Amino acid sequence: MTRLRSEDIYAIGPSMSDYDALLVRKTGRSLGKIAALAASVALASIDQRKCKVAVVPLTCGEGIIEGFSQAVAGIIAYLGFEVFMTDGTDAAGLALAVEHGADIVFQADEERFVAINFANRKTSDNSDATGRGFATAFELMCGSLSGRRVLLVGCGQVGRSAAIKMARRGAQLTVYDIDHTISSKLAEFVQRETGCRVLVGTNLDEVLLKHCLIFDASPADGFIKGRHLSAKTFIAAPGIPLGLVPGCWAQVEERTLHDPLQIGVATMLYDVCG
Ligand code: 2YC
Repeated sequence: MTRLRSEDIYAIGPSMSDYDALLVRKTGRSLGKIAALAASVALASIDQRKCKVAVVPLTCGEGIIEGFSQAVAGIIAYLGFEVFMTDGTDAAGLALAVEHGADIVFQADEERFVAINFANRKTSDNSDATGRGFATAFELMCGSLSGRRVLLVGCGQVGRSAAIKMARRGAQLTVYDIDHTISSKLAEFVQRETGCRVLVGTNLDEVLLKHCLIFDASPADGFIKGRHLSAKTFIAAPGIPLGLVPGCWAQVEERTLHDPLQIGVATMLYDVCG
């Protein structure tokens, strides 16, 4: 996943209800319902009193992203859970989280963004959760993926998680990565895990022209252009940047799912609470 910038996330907390209304309009379901579906948990089974959450900033690597912990806490608070951001960072922050009664900790370094539930020992990784969460929302937005041809661009951790979920929901997948070894390996992995046949694309422009359902799990920007779009185009684009050229946003906005953190964090939460 690309490292977020403060400008990507500062507005997340204050705009959660608007974002949720947008999700309901596009998918028919709220953020909480999508995350619960992606985590395969029943909302009624979650006792929020046993899911007190701490977000612990980490200074390692390139350091703290201004607003990152606040954005994560804002998403969790919006879903109705008690959440606090620790005053301390790193080891001190982790100790404070436990001392102040947190059952669950969210923390991210440069390599991984994880949620850990100390009570039930469940963990969730942001890349895996994001792939599942967006694949779930994508299926709701498209109506169904069964028998539908879906193009996955970007065969990293998010793409892998989304590919498994979509193949299991009946999608006829074509996978593309700029590194054809990676896309071939993902195709083999998905076929082994799901028994579903997966095609490997080698020409990005060609596969974009041939698909209406596009899952953009790539760190590239601006590769989905006007000529690739139609009134039947649906796009799921987790994370930053968005692969769609800016000038085309208005054309597919109503049929595009895109956020820097919300669906992934919500899915992580229900993964560890369920
Ligand atoms: O503020 C902090 O605690 C920083 N250590 C957070 C660093 C997050 C780096 N990762 C990312 O920006 C993206 C996230 C969407 C999750 C995965 N990569």
